Amino acid sequence: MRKYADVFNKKDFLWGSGTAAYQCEGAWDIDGKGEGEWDYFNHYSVLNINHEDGDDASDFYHRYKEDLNLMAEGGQNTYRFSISWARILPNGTGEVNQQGIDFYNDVINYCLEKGIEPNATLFHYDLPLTLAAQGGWLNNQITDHFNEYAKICFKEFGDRVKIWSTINEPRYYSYCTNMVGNYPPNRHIDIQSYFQYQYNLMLASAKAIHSFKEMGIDGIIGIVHDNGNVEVDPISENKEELFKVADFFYNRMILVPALEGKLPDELDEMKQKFNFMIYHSENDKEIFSKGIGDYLGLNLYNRQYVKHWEAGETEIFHNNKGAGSTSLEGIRVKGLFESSFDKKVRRNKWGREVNPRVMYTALLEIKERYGNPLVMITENGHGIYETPDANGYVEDDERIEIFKEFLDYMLKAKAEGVNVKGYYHWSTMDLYSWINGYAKRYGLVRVDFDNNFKRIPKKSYYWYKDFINQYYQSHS
Ligand code: BGP
Repeated sequence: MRKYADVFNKKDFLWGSGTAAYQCEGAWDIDGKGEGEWDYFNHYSVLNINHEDGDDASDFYHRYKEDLNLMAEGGQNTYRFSISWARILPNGTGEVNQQGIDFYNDVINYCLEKGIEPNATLFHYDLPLTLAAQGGWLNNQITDHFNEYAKICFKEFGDRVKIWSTINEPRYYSYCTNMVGNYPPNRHIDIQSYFQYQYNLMLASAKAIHSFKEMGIDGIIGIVHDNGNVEVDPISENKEELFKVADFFYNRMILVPALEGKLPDELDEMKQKFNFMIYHSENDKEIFSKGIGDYLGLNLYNRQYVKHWEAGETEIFHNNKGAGSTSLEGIRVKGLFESSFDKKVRRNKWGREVNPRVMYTALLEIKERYGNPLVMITENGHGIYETPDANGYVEDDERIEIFKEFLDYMLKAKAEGVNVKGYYHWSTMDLYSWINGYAKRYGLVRVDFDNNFKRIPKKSYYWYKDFINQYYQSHS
């Protein structure tokens, strides 16, 4: 019988990479899988601006052994993946699809055969269509449906999976769905839904964490947050208040329930400032108190750089067109704050800051403000356009340079006492980048989508292999 206690027995730190079901599996309608919200959106919505879908994605469903073999050969010893809710429960509730269970059993068993620690996320943006059509995460009955789904996964896979997370990036998911409006069902600047979503996602997570404990599953479970720690532009007025407001907007609805088992103390004050209310039930407080995670997963890409509001209506700045647009990523919230654009900081082609120092500052902040919880960097990577040579080989030096900087900052934070014990590069291989399609690549391994999904490790794959080897040599 596998035991969590053994996970860190021989090594003090896990090194690996990650993917998510919709982004890599493909096989969207086979072996009993139900339709997902993203299947529906990508097939029918005019808002699917890059006209791509995850029907085949990276064909991981049929090629998982090849991907796991490459991981193992690359020295990686942990794999973060997500389970597709609609593959387990085609209608979101009710009848279980045994073929879905079988698929994840195969993936998990093969991980173990290869010496790779599986780290499973229960929900990574891909809602079963049936539940989406009933109001999705705005209908708070979903919190119970999620809990039932989670219990099935714990029962089926809990003997072998020792690291779990309930939900991937509840905050960023809610932001794209309710503020940007680029994720289905595409609500735009809907502050009410933005916060209600986060509330329901965190309630669902707390219920599942409580079930995990009640079922006596051996392992750790937490939530994955997109921590862009807030930094205030020095030109700002009322810096302390500004920080508090922006931190609530970006972090606190997730971090406080996840790490302290309650809602943020400033919630009522913020309801007035942002102008929203929360539908809740009487016993929610108790549920939150029983839903504290064992660790925090952090997806670290960027910070949130803000200044005081100057003028103008609430507006979102976003770029899913990459080099086809000059838009920088950010927001203006009327009367409260707005993004500050620092010209000295690099940006990727999608207008997002690339600022590896933030790995260090975000980790330190979590340590200092939230009692130094166990942390895993569940995602970190760099999206770029890539041109392979005639053999399909990609010399992704730009990725390597940024990758190295991020890792150096993470290890610096670790050396200063941050309790970080794992790192997952995003992504294991090239995959579907949500609205951006397939041109924005993150993989350590190239996928040739036009040539039978051929896998070709990139220069960064070999660089990471050496890095991991050296790490273990100097820490043995
Ligand atoms: C995170 C998501 C991932 C992944 C990554 C890169 O927010 O958890 O699923 O996609 O970001 O983002 P994108 O693909 O939008 O560039």
